[in-house]
Amino acid sequence: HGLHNTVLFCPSEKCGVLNVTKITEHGKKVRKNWASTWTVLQGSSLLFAKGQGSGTSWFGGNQSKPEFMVDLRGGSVEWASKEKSSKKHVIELKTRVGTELLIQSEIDTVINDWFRALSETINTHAWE
Ligand code: I3S
Repeated sequence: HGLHNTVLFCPSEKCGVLNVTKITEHGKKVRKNWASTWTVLQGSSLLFAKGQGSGTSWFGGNQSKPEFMVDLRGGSVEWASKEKSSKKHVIELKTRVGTELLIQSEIDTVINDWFRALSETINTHAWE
């Protein structure tokens, strides 16, 4: 359904469907809302678009815009503790401005690749 049946154009080095929820915004805890989310790593930005109900959710065209994006510069990634989520394979992403996201996939190779890509991006852009 939704994203899984849609052929999506990958406009950057890395993209895919992940389960994503925000847990903190500007340092304040917000309610979890896990959603299957089309995720694109583009330069030092991570862009998200929720797929449900939209057949054209890709970035770069004039049809859709990213619903949410975070700047990875000055951020950090780590594997989330059990207290953060009962799910398996959860990455905790913290941004410089105090937004925290959880990013998850059931497929361990997929989430391991994302962990590596996010870590590399954060390291590469650390001093910008
Ligand atoms: O950290 P929490 O509060 O245990 O997170 C769970 C809740 O957000 C729950 O939603 P409701 O409390 O609105 O029913 C979600 O369905 C769960 O998926 C959340 O926990 P996990 O462990 O899956 O991140």
